[in-house]
Amino acid sequence: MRRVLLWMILALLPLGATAQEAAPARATAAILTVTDAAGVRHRLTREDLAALPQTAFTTTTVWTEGAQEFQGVTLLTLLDHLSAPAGRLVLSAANGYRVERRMEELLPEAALLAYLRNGAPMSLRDKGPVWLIYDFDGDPKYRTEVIYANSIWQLDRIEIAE
Ligand SMILES: Nc1nc2c(c(=O)[nH]1)N[C@H]1C(S)=C(S)[C@@H](COP(=O)(O)O)O[C@H]1N2
Ligand SMILES: [Mo]
Repeated sequence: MRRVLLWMILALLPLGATAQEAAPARATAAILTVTDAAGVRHRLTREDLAALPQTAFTTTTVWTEGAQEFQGVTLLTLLDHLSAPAGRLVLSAANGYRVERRMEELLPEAALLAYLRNGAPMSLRDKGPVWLIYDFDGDPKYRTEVIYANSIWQLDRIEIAE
């Protein structure tokens, strides 16, 4: 009986791994969950983000080689779309990294929730699916420790408090 169970688990293992790797590419899978101040959870897919006004820029970063094009939605655009007034935000990444910030500290009009890098989705290994990123080359004011610390890769959750 036990042996049968073991074989069943072993048989399922490769499937499980395949499914996990395929998940980020599925258009219907939520890549970012935003919980608003009322506790309502908004699960956003790549398609949801693509339907909003887009922002793109090309910049170098201290974490990548050469100029990179990032495309996505600014934090301001997203919060406006959700009609979610924000005082404080807790932003969490898949690797456990977590930042709590007052809205102004994030520069919401400049903070890009990028879901495409050089035109392609970013895998978890490639700092995706969402990377909160700034146009570092566009303005030296973004090249500060606070903004670097705001530049959360593998971002998957935002919790809003008024
Ligand atoms: N997901 C995730 N994003 C992150 C971090 C992290 O550990 N995980 N570190 C942050 C901090 S504190 C800084 S200063 C910058 C730079 O981190 P690095 O010096 O490790 O490259 O990335 C930020 N984004
Ligand atoms: Mo940091």
